[in-house]
Amino acid sequence: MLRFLTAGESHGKGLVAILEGMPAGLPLDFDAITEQLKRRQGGYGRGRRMAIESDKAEILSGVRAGETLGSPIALLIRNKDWENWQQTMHAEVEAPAGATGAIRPAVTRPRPGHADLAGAIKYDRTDIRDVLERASARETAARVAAGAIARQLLKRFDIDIVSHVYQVNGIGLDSPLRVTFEAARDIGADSALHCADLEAEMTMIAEIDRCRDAGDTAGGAFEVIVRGLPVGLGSYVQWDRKLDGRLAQAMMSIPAIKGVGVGIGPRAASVPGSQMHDEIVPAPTRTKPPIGVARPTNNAGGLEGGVTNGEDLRVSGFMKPIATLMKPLRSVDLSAMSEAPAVIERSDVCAISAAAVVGEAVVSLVLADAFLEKFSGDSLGEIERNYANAADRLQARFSTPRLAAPPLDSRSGRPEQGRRTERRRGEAEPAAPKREDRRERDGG
Ligand code: EPS
Repeated sequence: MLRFLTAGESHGKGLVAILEGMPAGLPLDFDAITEQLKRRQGGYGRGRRMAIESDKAEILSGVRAGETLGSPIALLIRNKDWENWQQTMHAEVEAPAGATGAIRPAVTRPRPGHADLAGAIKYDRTDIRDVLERASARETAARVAAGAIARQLLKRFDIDIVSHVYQVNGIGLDSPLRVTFEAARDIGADSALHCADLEAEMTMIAEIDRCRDAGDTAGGAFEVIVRGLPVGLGSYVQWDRKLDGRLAQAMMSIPAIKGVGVGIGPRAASVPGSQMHDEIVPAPTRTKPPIGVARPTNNAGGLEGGVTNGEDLRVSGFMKPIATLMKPLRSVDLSAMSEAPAVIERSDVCAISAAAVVGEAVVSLVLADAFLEKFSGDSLGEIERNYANAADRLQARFSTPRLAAPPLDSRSGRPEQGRRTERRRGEAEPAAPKREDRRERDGG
């Protein structure tokens, strides 16, 4: 089982992640972790905080001489902004001598849409700072660092994770499925909004500018695409083993994410079955190892029954607009219980490109967990052997002659009794009765 916890306040000393369950013997690329952290910091619409930070994870445990040990991996990301907050965020009863930064007044006017009000009541705090510091999306840096390690495990098995932003405040592409894996992969590191379509990106940037000028904020939509997943991660046999459910939970736990889609997502509720389901045709596929069938479409987003089916996994996330508005919404000053505008904290106008990188990280963590479940082992070598063994078995099953299902009786639609035929891999299945025939047969 792969699991992780994070700790840390936005303006405290730093963020911590503990990742447990990684096998021993995985060579770690430290620069690749920094690269993911850098990606998360970018994107059009971020605030001034990102100019202060240059996130880097220090590895405190679980790694020796560049290789994982199988023990918990502890990571620390220091907040550079701590320099400006020591007088406000010190852990000691009194600020220690030499503490730097301003002494800030208590926050008492909760922002609609933030955890401020519910958190202050739940944890019985009078200074809302005690809530917003941990509810801040700063925490996602820790998840990205942990996710960057999970991603390296997946990469050993040629599993690649990319993402793209496709809408800001509803403006942009109408469907994420317009963007191929390759197009998302090829988005440059210097891209303003991490969008695969430059024209759409310009309109999204204009919308962020409009929001900034109006003292408003923007949300948006992104999609994570994963290529190279073996068939059979997750399971349909129990509710908490369904991979779509596990991915949705991870995605919804990203701050401000209000919805998750798999494949065509919520649109699945408005199309008939004939337009939804991805037909199965005999064809060479990119599935590793090839399973001899392919899908001309991928509306299901690579998951059927909560199990990977070998197609690209496609999971989209829908983010609400940032809760800190420069033109604040109405609120109540909890210290006086009188009407007052919500507090204005320094913030971002739009953080959708950061959310896409966080989405990649949490998807990596869920997939690495599901991968370890299927090919489990304490060391990388053991997992590689299990994976190779499973691949060999699949190869054998789908490349050698075998007994095929008996043909269907044209009248009853049931298998013909007493007949089995040899069928080579690649030959089409006997045709199922057509929809009309079935209706006739069923008397419908
Ligand atoms: C955030 C408010 C801003 C964001 C922050 C999330 O921080 P600050 O209050 O320091 O300006 O920049 O995001 C990050 C710090 C980050 O690393 O992503 C909030 O209220 O959630």
